[in-house]
Amino acid sequence: MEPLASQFEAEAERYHQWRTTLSRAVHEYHDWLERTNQLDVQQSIRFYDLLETLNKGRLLLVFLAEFSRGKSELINALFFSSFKERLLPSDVGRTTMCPTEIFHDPNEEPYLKLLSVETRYRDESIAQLKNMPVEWSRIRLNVDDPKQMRQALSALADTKRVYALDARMMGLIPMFDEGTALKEDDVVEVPAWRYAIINYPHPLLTNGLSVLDTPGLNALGLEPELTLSMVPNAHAILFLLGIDTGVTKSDLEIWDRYVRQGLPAKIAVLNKIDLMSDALKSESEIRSGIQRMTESTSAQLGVPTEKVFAISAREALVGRIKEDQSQVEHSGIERLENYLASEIIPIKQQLLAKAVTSEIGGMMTSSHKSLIGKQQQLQAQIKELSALQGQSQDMVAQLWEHVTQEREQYNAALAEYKMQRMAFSHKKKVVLDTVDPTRLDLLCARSLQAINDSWTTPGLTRGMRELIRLIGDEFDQMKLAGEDTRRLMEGVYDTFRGRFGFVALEFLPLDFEGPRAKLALLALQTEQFCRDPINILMTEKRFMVRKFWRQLIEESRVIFHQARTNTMRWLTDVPLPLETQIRDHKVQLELRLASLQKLKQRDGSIHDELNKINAQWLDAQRQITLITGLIRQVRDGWPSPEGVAAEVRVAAETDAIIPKPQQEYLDTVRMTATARADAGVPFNPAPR
Ligand SMILES: Nc1nc2c(ncn2[C@@H]2O[C@H](COP(=O)(O)OP(=O)(O)O)[C@@H](O)[C@H]2O)c(=O)[nH]1
Ligand SMILES: [Mg+2]
Repeated sequence: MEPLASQFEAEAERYHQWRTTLSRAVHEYHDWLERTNQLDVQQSIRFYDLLETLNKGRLLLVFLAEFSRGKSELINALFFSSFKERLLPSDVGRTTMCPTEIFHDPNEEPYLKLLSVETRYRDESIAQLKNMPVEWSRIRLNVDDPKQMRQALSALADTKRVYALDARMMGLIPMFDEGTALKEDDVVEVPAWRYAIINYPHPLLTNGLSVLDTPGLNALGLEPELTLSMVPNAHAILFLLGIDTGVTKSDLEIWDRYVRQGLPAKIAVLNKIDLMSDALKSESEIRSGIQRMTESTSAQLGVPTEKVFAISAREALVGRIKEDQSQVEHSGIERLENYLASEIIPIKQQLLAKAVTSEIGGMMTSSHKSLIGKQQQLQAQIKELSALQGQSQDMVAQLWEHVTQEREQYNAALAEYKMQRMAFSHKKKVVLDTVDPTRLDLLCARSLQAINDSWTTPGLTRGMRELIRLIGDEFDQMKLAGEDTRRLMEGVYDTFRGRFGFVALEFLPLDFEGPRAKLALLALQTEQFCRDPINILMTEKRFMVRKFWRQLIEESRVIFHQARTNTMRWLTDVPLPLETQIRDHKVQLELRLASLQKLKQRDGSIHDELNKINAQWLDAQRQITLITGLIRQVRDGWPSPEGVAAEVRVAAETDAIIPKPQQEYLDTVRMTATARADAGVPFNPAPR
């Protein structure tokens, strides 16, 4: 392996280790719950899903730019230089034509899979087509044979000739039609493939990184799935510019439309700095020229200069192939790699940690609290029994009487709780009804009416605004129903705390900030799509409008589903800690009574009973240590104070351009992170 990429690789390896440790902690917690009979089927499924997320958890880095900025060359330099070849096609006139996803799935042999462009005739999304193996041409990649690899990967640049009519039917025309009136039987050249997937064992990819290489602006607009789903959900976007062209109008268009307002981390790369070399200039003159370009790029994109990387992808690739370290250093690629290592991987780490805490954080906190509660009760019992030592038998009988009464009161409270539990179930059903997937179908149907069968951009705007409004209303209703439920349970908690000394618990409100932020972004993208002159003017664009709409519905479904998952999780979490304590308290009460009963009947000595309780206390202590240890392992994935500072910086940078709901979401993230850093408490569940 190239020593040059070592920091990135070391960081990816560290991340991989961390993920393994985290998975193990989750496993151990699961086993503990199972051992102590605290696991039901629903919770088991949650654990299963969570472990799945932890195992899959890839970090997606998207390479975005106008064509010919050097994306493929940079990917070659970063990932494929050990082949001593230029693997991905990157040449004048022959370059990658389709979006290409690169990752490593160790369960399969290396391959290249290609999706034919004709699938554009159909309605399925790329995500759906990924589950249909017959739609893909699959080529085995022989990693020991660079020539074969290069030959196979050259397919990424394939084009084919089709009739203009077909190109139009596939929605490919705007890329080639630039106002020239093509006749239906004119022949045009289009990309042969719609999408490509490369499975390839590079250490970075094996450790969870995946990369998406995209062709230029026009091709991006052709796949709403890329712009509405894959790019906004990426963890980081690497935006490339050419130092020879600077920030052009179409570069800026891509930036404004797909990068600027999104949540992924943003990195600008000013490529081709080798073009600045000039035999008549000194090295320092050249360097200050590059510095000026970096500053103006930073100003034009609104990205801090330390996030603009001036590099030469070509020099990096050639340097690595020729093992010329000074050329590699000169290329500037190492600074970029170090940045990726130190800034991007931690982002993914935080996201996974957040997934763990939001999935089982509540459960862990409640396990912890209930153990503490149990220990407190044992402590009280020890005190109670110790006080009996040397006292008359009368005192024992009195205490027994007292505890029996307490049990009666407790049973009465439980009967009451049964009623409250029914009320809770009723409210729960109301909340669940609002998040039923058929509700969304209804909303989609209503917004479709707003389009009114006119598949034009104004129709789409109407339909989309309606849909966003309806879903937003729905979230409001869910939140209200959630509040109502929360108040009910809060009352119940207070009763038990006041009357039976339960450990205090805090309630997290049901929140939809995540889904809301995504919805706001979707609205913004639709407005942009509808404002785009190309989409307004061309009548053939009806095709694109429909395609865009379909993707919009798909994304709305994802968002709605996320809100539903949040809600269901919340509904399970709310009564859980209470019911654990209720059960524990009941068991403790019975044990306490049984032990007094024995003493009353002179069946055992106080000393023996005290020993038993002490043993229980120690057992609880051991379990507390175990749970605290697991909590710590999970918590260690949280951002360090520097990480929090970085989050605050990101939020500050994006203040001006982010729509309000999304801003609120970022604020929540920031506040929770800060609170977490400040609080000495073992653990704070994540914002949902
Ligand atoms: N001089 C120079 N040319 C480069 C550099 N990187 C890429 N190129 C050239 O720019 C053209 C487009 O590169 P390519 O990687 O295909 O761009 P893409 O369309 O963004 O993937 C090719 O001819 C590359 O050889 C660089 O760092 N310096
Ligand atoms: Mg390319």
